[in-house]
Amino acid sequence: MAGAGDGTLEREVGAYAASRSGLLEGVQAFQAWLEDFGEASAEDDLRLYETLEALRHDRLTVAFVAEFSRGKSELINAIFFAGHGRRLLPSQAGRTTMCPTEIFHDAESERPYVRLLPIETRRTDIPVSEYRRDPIHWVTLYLDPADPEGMAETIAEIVRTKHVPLAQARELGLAPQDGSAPETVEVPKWRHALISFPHPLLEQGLAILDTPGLNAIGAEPELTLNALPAAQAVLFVVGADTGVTRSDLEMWNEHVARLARRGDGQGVIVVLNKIDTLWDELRSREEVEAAIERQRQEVAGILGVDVAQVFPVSAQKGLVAKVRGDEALLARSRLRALERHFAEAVLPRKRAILREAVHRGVGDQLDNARSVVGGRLEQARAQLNELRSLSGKNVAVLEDLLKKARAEQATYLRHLQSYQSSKRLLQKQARELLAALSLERIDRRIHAARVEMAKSWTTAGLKRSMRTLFDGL
Ligand SMILES: Nc1nc2c(ncn2[C@@H]2O[C@H](COP(=O)(O)OP(=O)(O)O)[C@@H](O)[C@H]2O)c(=O)[nH]1
Ligand SMILES: [Mg+2]
Repeated sequence: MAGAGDGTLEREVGAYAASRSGLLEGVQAFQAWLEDFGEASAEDDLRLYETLEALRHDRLTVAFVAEFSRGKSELINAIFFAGHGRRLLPSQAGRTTMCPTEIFHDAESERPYVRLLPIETRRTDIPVSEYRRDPIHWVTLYLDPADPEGMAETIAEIVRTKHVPLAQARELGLAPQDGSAPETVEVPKWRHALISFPHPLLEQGLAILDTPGLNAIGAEPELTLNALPAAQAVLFVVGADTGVTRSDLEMWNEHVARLARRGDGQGVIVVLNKIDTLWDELRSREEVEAAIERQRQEVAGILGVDVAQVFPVSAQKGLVAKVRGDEALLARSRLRALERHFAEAVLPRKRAILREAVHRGVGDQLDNARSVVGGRLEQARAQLNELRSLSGKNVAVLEDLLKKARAEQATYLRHLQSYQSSKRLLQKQARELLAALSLERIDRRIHAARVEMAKSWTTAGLKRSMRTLFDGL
C-alpha cells in the first residue's frame, strides 16, 4: 500500500492507533487521579494495571491463513509492501515449507531484523510464546531498508529447509504422516520467524501473521489455539485456479470456521485469489466477470459464509499494477475492494471492541469513582450554598452593625459637643469661683465683718455680721 495506496488503510490503521493511545492516556490519567484521590483498592490497582498492559501491547494483528501456494505471501506483498517496488516476502510456485512468520515493528530495536527460532527447539515442550521472551534462543539477522534486494534475500531465509535423518524428524514431530519411511526428511530450518520492519502501518501497531499450510499449522497447535483467535482479522485464502480443495476445506473447518462463527465473525474475510487465471482474452469481460461471480457464490456456499464476505482478487496482478502504477490493471485485480473492506468494515469494529475491553476492565471503577465524586460534589455544593447564604447574612449583620456604629458615633459627637460647651461653662464658673475665692477678697470681707462685729453689742447683731460675712464669701 505504501507509495501506491489510496490512503484508506493507512487512515483507518491510524485511527485505530489514535483510538488506542487515547484510551491508554485516559486510563493512565484515571490511574494517576485514583492515586491522588486515594480511592483505589488493591484489586482496582491490579485491574487498571492489566488494562494498561493489554492496551500497551495491543497490536492489530491480521492473520493470513490458507493451504500452501494459495498466494498468502503474494497477497501480503501486494497489500502492504508494494511500495518497495519488489516482493518482500518470498512467494514461489510449488510447496513452500515456510515457518509461521510475524511481521511488525519493534520500537525497541534500532535496526530492522529477522529473528529465527531453530526447528530443534521443537524437541522441548516449550511453546514459541515462552521462547519469545528470550532472544538468546533466536538467530538474529539484520535488515538494511536501503537495500531491498539484500533485504529480500535475508528474508528468504524463512523458507529454508534441511534434510535430517528420519529418527531426528520423528523427534521433532515432523516425520511423514503417510506411513512412508524415507532415510532423510526435508524439514523447515526454522520454527518461527519474527520480522521487525520500519513501515508506516507497522509502526502504528499493525502486525501481520503469515502462516504455513495445513500440515505445518497442525504441527504448532499454539497457532490455532492462541495466535489465530487473538488476531483481529483473519484472511482465509483459496485459489480460483483450484477452487475450494479438500485440504482447503479441512483447514477452514479445523482452524477458521470457529472464528467465523464467533460474535465478531466478520473479522474473517475469505479471499478468492488468482482470479487472473480466469481472465481469457478470447472471452468478453462480462463473461469473465460472470465466471468469477459464479465461483465466488460457490466458495461462499461451500464455506457457509455470506457472499459479501468473499473477495475475488488477483494478488499477483495487484502487486504488479501497484509497482508499475498501472491503474487499469489495479482495478482489474480488485485488490482495492478487499483493502477498503478491511479498512472500513473490519478496523472500525475492532476499535469498538478495544473500547469495550477497556470498559470491561475499568468501567466499574470509573462508575464507582464517578458516583463517589458525584456525592462529594453534591456535598461541596451544599456547603457552598450554606456559605453563600451565610455570607449574605454577614452583609446584613455588617450593615446593621455599621448603622449602629454610625448612630453611636453621632451620639458620641453630640455628647462631645455638649461636653465641650459644658466644659467651657464649667471653666468660666471655675474662674468666677476662683476669683470669688481670691484671698484678697476674703481678707477684705473678714476685715469688714470684724469691724461690724466690734460695733455690734448684741448677740443678734453678732450673728447678723457673721451671716453677712459668709454670704459675702
Ligand atoms: N496467477 C496467479 N498466481 C499467483 C497469484 N498469487 C500468487 N500466485 C502464485 O502462487 C504461488 C504461491 O504463492 P505464495 O504467495 O507463495 O503462496 P503461499 O504459499 O500461500 O504464501 C506463486 O507461484 C505465486 O506467484 C495470483 O493472484 N495469480
Ligand atoms: Mg507463503
